[in-house]
Amino acid sequence: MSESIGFIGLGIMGQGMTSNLLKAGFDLTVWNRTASRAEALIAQGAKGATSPAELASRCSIIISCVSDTPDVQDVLFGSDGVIGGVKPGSLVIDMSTISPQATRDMAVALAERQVHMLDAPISGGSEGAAKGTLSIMVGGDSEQVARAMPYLQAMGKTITHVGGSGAGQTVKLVNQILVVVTMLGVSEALLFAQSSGVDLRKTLSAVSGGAAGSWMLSNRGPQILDDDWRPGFTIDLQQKDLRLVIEAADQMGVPMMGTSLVFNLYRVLQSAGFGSEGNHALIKALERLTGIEVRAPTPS
Ligand code: NA7
Repeated sequence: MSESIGFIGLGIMGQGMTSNLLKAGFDLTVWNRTASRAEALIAQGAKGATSPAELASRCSIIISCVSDTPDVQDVLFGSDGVIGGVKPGSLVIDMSTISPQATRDMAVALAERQVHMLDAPISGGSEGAAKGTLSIMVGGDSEQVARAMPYLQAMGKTITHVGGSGAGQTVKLVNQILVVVTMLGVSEALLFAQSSGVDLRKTLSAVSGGAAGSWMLSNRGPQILDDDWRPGFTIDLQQKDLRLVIEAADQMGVPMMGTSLVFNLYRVLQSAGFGSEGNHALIKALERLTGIEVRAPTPS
């Protein structure tokens, strides 16, 4: 028998994820801080809740997908938070990307109330959330991972149980290092191609299928050429993740040269007012430094 699912946080990612839970036929209750963002889902068949506490009192699995560590702490433990309504035996699945250490602390606090917790951060951008093809990195107990699996499978394609509490968040940070350092490579390669005078669209199609191919190149490269800076993932949120990487690396004493460089380039863009653009706008920082503009004629 399927459980009653509550979902907190209907942002860029939460919209697609909840829509896929509904399509799969699950009993879904939603709450979002800005209530208007829940209207379309409620029209499609989701139930509305008046607070995270009320949502938790009606659901056995509570999923959160909000911005940052303090926001998860707020929706779980703040006034009107999940803790005010949650029933013993329930399962909280946090799909936000937040601090691994804070995640472990919250799992301990929930366990004191006989509530289980998994960390299950996601990768795949707004496209992956909409298509139900997210990669989900899960930390926590095997039994609870098995319990969560049907719901995770409705939202994602590659679901990997990577370890105990907090391990999902750690692996997500590994993912973010790969994302931004790849994006730096894509940006530098396009600057070089532009300066060399080769056709940028032909260049992309020539290199995308070879050893240099990547999701970032295939999905964000064309957006750069089209001057399309709409976010699959915003610079502001990317910075939040890079801060988490740099903090964790600092605690371990591990140098992060590429990640630190990208963090500083994004900081330049945030100061210039580009924080709400997609993370592929990284190239604009290199354009400012070099005076080279990467633009391709509009495709006919
Ligand atoms: P968005 O599109 O910026 O959405 C963020 C969501 O989180 C949105 O629903 C916000 O509500 C909600 N939010 C943020 N802070 C709070 C607090 N304090 N209380 C309640 N709700 C809050 O982000 P994405 O969907 O792209 O990403 C979400 C997470 O997945 C993030 O950790 C990424 O790194 C991965 P609002 O609509 O603004 O009222």
